[in-house]
Amino acid sequence: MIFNEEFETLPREALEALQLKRLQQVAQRVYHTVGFYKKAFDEAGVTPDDIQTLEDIRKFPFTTKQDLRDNYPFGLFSVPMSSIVRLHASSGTTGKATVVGYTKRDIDTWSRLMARSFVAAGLTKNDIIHNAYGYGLFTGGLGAHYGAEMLGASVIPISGGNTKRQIMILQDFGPTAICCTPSYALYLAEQGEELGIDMTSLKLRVGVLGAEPWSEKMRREIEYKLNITALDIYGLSEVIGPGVAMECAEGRNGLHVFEDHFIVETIDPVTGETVPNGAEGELVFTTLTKEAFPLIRYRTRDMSRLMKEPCRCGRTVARMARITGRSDDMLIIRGVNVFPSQIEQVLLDIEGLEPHYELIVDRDGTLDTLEIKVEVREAIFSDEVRTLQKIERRIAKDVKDYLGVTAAVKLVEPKSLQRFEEKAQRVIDKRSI
Ligand code: DLL
Repeated sequence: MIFNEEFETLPREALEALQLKRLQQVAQRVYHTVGFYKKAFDEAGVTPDDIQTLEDIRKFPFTTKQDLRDNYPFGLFSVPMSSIVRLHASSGTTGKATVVGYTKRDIDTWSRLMARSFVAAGLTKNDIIHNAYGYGLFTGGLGAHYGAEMLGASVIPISGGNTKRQIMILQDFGPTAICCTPSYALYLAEQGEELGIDMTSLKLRVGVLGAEPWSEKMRREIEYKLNITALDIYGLSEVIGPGVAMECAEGRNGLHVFEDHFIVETIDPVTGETVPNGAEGELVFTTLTKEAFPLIRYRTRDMSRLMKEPCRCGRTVARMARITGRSDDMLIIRGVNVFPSQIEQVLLDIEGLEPHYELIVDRDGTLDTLEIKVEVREAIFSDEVRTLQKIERRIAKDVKDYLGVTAAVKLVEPKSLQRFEEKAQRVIDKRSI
């Protein structure tokens, strides 16, 4: 099923013509209404009239998170405050939050994008959606909420936290879909089990999970433990919130980027050059239809690759592969570049481990050290010490073989590592503390 058949299945040529027209309009608008863009374009020696083809976008400067911070809080808005009906902010682990604004029409656009996403997940107005994304400045809660209402589904605005109550509502209200982070989905499953509840017999059938990186292995684990189809949703506050891209239930191979509203590029994070088609790079987004807070070539720091072939679901818009990490999340351990997601991949390939781990990076004199703490299944934990040591050695060997770094591995008791209600924080880098 497709929510907006006309725009989601446009022949590529028509889609690109629409993108070009919209790009020309937004470039004109930001040039004339946002001082930051006027200055940036002038410095780069470009004007909106230089956009004759879609490729011309590459002549334009990038916008970065730092630019957003420098213009904190409202400096990049392109409409007067009287036209803004909503503000959100992304917390960010360093520095000031970045603030984003929406006009009435932006909220409508966003709701439609979220409704598209739900329909791509196979949901209809007959579904009951348990929305456990946090409500507040975070875009997850209200974004999913408005989308669910736009679709006509029944939404349970449970927000994050109070897991026991969440489980009671899952049992009593019988929602058919759940929205939350993948780590919270696992946590719910685990807490339910602990309370002696068969979490596979709930009415839930679909999970619309995102806001943090996760892996195929983790997907399988969630699907098994909750007996649902788990689908990946991507977005970021700066670009609009959740609903920038969504995996479809039919394809389950990459997330459809809603290209009638966004232009997506992939660049080399070091040189800024466009990478060849299909190669991994940092995602860069330009918004085509947003009024309050348009963005030109925003560097997300998220690493992925694009697939332009049509999907079996009928959508013609490009797909992005599951995010593999953030270019600024990359750990450099004794000169070796490692993404936490790569370590996760190694861990989840080993039988007996739980998808809960912590990476502790520290410095011993001048040498970087990496410690991996990972939970093991109950049966293994109570097995002989020798068995545990064998697994620890296997992990250390695989991490060394695949990623080239030496790690101290410690297996820990099930449920002993911290759990997260929103985004998981699995890396503790003591070098920067
Ligand atoms: O996390 C928006 C969102 C809410 C997306 C609910 C999906 C579901 P921010 O708080 O601004 O917005 O964080 C954006 O989260 O740049 C990625 O690094 C990461 N992220 C979001 N979705 C995914 C995903 C929301 N599906 C940042 N896979 C982004 C991997 C994701 N990382």
